[in-house]
Parts: sequence; C-alpha cells; structure tokens
Amino acid sequence: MRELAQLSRRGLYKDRSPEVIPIPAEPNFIGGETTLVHSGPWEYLTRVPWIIYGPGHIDARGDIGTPVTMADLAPTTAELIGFDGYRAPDGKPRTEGLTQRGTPRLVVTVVWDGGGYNVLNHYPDSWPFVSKMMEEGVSYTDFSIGSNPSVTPSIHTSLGTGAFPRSHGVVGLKMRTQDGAYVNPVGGSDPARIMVPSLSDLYDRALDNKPKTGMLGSVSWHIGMVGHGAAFQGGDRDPVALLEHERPVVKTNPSFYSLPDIDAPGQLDRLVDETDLEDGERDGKWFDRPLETQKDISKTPAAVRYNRVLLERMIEREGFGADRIPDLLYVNFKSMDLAGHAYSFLSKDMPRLLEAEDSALRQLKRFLDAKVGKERWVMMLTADHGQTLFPKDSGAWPIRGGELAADLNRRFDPSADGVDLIDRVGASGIYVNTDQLEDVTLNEIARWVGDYRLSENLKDSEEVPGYYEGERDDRIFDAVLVRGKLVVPSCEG
Ligand SMILES: [Ca+2]
Ligand SMILES: [Ca+2]
Ligand SMILES: [Ca+2]
Ligand SMILES: [Zn+2]
Repeated sequence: MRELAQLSRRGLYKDRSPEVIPIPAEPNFIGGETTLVHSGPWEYLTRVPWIIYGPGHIDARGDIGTPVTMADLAPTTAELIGFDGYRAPDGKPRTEGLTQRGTPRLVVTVVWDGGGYNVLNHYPDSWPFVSKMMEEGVSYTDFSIGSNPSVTPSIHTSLGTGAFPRSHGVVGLKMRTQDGAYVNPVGGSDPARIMVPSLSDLYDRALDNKPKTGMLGSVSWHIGMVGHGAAFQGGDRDPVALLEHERPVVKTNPSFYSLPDIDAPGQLDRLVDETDLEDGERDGKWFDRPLETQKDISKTPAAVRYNRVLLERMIEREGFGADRIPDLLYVNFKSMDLAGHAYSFLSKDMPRLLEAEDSALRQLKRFLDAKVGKERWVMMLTADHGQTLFPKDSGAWPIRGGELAADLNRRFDPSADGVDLIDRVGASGIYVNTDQLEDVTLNEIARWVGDYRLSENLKDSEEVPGYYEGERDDRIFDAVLVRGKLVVPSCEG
C-alpha cells in the first residue's frame, strides 16, 4: 500500500488535483459498468513494457530487473543522443545496455496506447517481433508508469518531460482550474498548462532548432510527448500530426506546431480493403466489426497500418534521421486502447490488433534500415497503461461517483446554501469546495469514505444487484489519502 500511496502522491499538482483520493479495493474502480475507466495505482494498470532496441547502439542485454519509471525515459533518451547537461525533474538516465559507438541519427519512441503487460501477457504469442526486440535489445521488466492516475495525458507528458504530474501538472483527463472549472489540461493541443519543458523543447533549442523533434498521435492528450513547440521561448514549430478519429485527416494546432503533409487517402482505402478481406469475405466488415466510418476503422488493423504509413511518410518528408544531428520522433498507436474501451481486451479484436501492431513495428524496422540506414537509429516501445475489464469479468463494483458525492453532501453539508461541499467525484478522486469546510475536516471526510459500504453506493430505490449480494457490507475503498497523506491506511497493511 505504501507504494500505491507513493504513486498517488506523484500524481498530485496543487489545486488541480482532488483533495481526497480514495483508492478503491481492487478490482473496483470509480466509473460505470460499461465505461472501462483505467485510473488507479494497481499493477495491472501501471506495469507496462519499456524496450530499447537499436542494433549498433543498444547491446543485446535482454531483461533488466532494475526498478525504473516513465520519468526515466526522457533522461535516457538524452543520454542516447549525447545531449549533455539535461536534468529531468524526476527521472534518471538508465544507461545499462547503451553502447558508446556514436549517436543514432533518429530515436523513434512508440507508445502502444493501453498496451500494458496485463494485455500483452494475455496474448503472449501475438507479438513475435517485440519479443525479438526484447532479446536483441534491452527490456526493463520492472518498469512502472510511476504515478496515479494512470491515464493517457499524464503518462504521455511524463514520457516527454522526465517528470511526474507533481512537477509537470498534467494531473489527469481533467484538471481543476483557478475558477473551479474542470478542463482537459492539454485541450486544443495547447501546451500552456504543461509546467516543465520537455526533453524535445530543451534539446531542440540548445542546438538552434536544427534537430527534428516531432510527433504523430491522434488526440491532444498525446502532445506532452513532444512538448511546447513554438510556445517555448526560443522554440520553433515542431511537426505534430494528430490523426482524427472522426475524419481520416491529420491536423495540428498551427499556433505552436507545424502540420506535416502526409495524408494519403488512397492508401487508407487500400488498407481498409485489405483489412476487410482478412476474414475471407469482402463485405464491408472486419469479422463482425463495421468498417464504415473513420471511428469504426480506428479500432481495426486498418488504422494501425495506416498509422505506420503516415509515420513513414512523416520520416521521409520531414527528413527525420537524414543528417548527423540526432532527431526525436514520438508516435502513439491508439487502436488497442479504443478497442479495449469498447469491447475489453478479452474480445477477439485484441490479439488481432496486437499482431497488426507487432508487424507494423517489424515493417518500421525495415523502413528505418532502408531510409535512415542500418545501425543509425534506435526504436523504443512502451505503453501508457494497462486495461480494465468489464465488471462482469473482473467482479469489480463500478463505484458510482455521483452517488458518493450525493451521500457525502447529505452527511456533511445538509444546509442548502447553493454551494455543495463536495464539488465532484471523478475517477481520480473527490474535489472539495474547501471554503465550505466549516464543521468538518478533510480527514473526517476521508475516514467516512474509508468506511463506505457497497450497499450505501446505491440510489434510494435501488437494491444490491444479485451478483454482489455477498458483498453488500464490504468496504469498497481500500485506503484514502488527503492531499497525499495516507489518512485511512489499507486494512491489508
Ligand atoms: Ca522545437
Ligand atoms: Ca470482411
Ligand atoms: Ca537530424
Ligand atoms: Zn484509455
């Protein structure tokens, strides 16, 4: 539990975070029955791969058991490209396995969104190329994303900045602002709320913006990997392309980044066709999944393959790896996460997607050998979190945040003065209107939450669903933190 509490502490940034953080008893989570929230400090969400592969630059060390975190990735990258003097706010360079035979021309860092070990280990035969990367490179077996909440924007920002949310400020899918609103901290791909520079920001500027530093992703949540672009003093507009889920085009925020010219609609049509045929029948479906809209396509191998095509076009057109000044390119493959949210990783989609992602990396290796040159590049693979199962499969009680908020307000804020004591309960915790704390302290709220039972987390008219009958009197939280301090320690010690 001490470790889980540490992960939660690293995730806190001033008033942006909830005051009270209850840690649900595993496998419970705050969310709905069909919305598979992945926010929590447990291993199934935080243990992800970190593989460094690059013949000529990375020794074949295989598994390394040193405990490391996502904050170590940026300083390690700095070491690889010979950028001296870089100090990450929270991470350290990990140099086991880095050979010192010159610097690579290009480091490509690939994130498999939602590709944590609980998914990979469920389908151990679906990623043969990645196992080869592990053997012929370095694979950290005790690698943690390092902080809670375990969500996409926070962890991608940790990857790019070598910092935890306590330093970089991207605390979750939503953060609380000064005026009490809840917003996407990187909404509109505006990096202003990322509180520290990224490795790319510092490295690019130190070399007069001569290196190429860029990113291919799909949503604003990914921009923390590359950083502030032109919003950084002395920085420039780095190439950033986000492949939309609604329309098959890439976009950017032109105030801070440049848009690479990489759209290839003809290629996408061809890949959708190829994916349709994979089940042996040209019927506009991939097995039983539709292939009509871009949203459909984004959860299938067609999107994975198209992402690789875009990546190769970006490398070629923008000149990544074209000269001796090392370049940094960050890539997110989003399909596994999208499919996992829609169908869970137990669905047949997942091994097929994994196979598609694995062979995309194999093809990328060939492409890099041909275009950048053998022994001139390094590829890293990691993931931002594991995946949550449907409650029917895991036995979790999906904790109703709204109901908990209502119960807390009934208990501690019965006066109807128009402002609730509990402002909101989200997946990451309980936001309190602290100016309403008159007769109660945060610690008392925390203790009450620590004793909250399953049967209380229901609407007045609702019965405990039969499946949970035996657990009606169970506490649904395991521990509770107040501003990072463990106020209700776990009963399991
Ligand atoms: Ca730059
Ligand atoms: Ca078909
Ligand atoms: Ca270069
Ligand atoms: Zn997700």
